[in-house]
Amino acid sequence: MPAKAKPSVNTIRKSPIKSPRKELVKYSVVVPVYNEEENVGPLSAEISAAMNGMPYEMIFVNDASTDGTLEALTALKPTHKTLRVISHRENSGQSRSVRSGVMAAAGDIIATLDGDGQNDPADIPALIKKMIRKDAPENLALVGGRRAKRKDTWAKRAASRFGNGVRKWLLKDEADDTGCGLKVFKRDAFLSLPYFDHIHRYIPALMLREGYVIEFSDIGHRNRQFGVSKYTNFGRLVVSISDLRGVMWLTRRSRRPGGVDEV
Ligand SMILES: Nc1nc2c(ncn2[C@@H]2O[C@H](COP(=O)(O)OP(=O)(O)O)[C@@H](O)[C@H]2O)c(=O)[nH]1
Ligand SMILES: [Mg+2]
Repeated sequence: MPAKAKPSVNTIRKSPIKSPRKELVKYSVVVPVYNEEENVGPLSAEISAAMNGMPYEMIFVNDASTDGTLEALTALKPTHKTLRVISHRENSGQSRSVRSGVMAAAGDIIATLDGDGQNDPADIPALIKKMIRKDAPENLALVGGRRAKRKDTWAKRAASRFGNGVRKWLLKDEADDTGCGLKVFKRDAFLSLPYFDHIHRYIPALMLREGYVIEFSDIGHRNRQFGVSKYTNFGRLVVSISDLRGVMWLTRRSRRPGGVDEV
């Protein structure tokens, strides 16, 4: 008999794992990582400290890194019982990595953040609290982070301010900072959005398109300690032009029923 094929990333399902407090997992922290071997150790420890006492899991998604990221993550598993590691066989980008993590997630609420340590995991609980507060709008599906004081180069901040301004003007997506990696959202809402590469910058616009309510909160931002940035300003600009046109088309072509009732 042929050896049983390994499950592919597309067949990894919501896991029934329990949190260390034996409650079912409610919150899944999803971290996309590409060549972040020195960052995964400190970051997983910070997530564990920030989420301590909550029914959570953390899912690191290794995007076919060419350094020792996967080995570093595997070595961390005995230390963190809440850690799951998912690995792409081929590099597919940040957005696809987040999507693989969300598809595998057991929690109904997802927190995602960059794998380079620039987002502070200590900010996650406040965003979750805002999402699940009693008087939250019924349709609230996204609480996005907004980097109050960015720790990036002057050129990156300038390009980002320009890009955010153009996008907000064209899409009217209420968002000042869609490039911020830290976001909390409802799993089902996210998976109902159309997927394309670099969708992570258009989540507010696409959530509004589906009729969801979105909110934002100021969060911290830190310098990258190890490794290098995976994006260039020019590369971002080139894909942004076609992505913006695509999202404008999607927005124009949407219709909403204003609520769906079963009678
Ligand atoms: N999974 C995956 N993550 C990526 C890729 N490119 C960037 N990232 C991740 O996306 C996050 C943000 O990237 P980063 O290089 O810090 O961008 P910057 O902060 O805008 O310079 C980090 O967690 C990266 O590891 C990629 O091709 N695949
Ligand atoms: Mg970064």
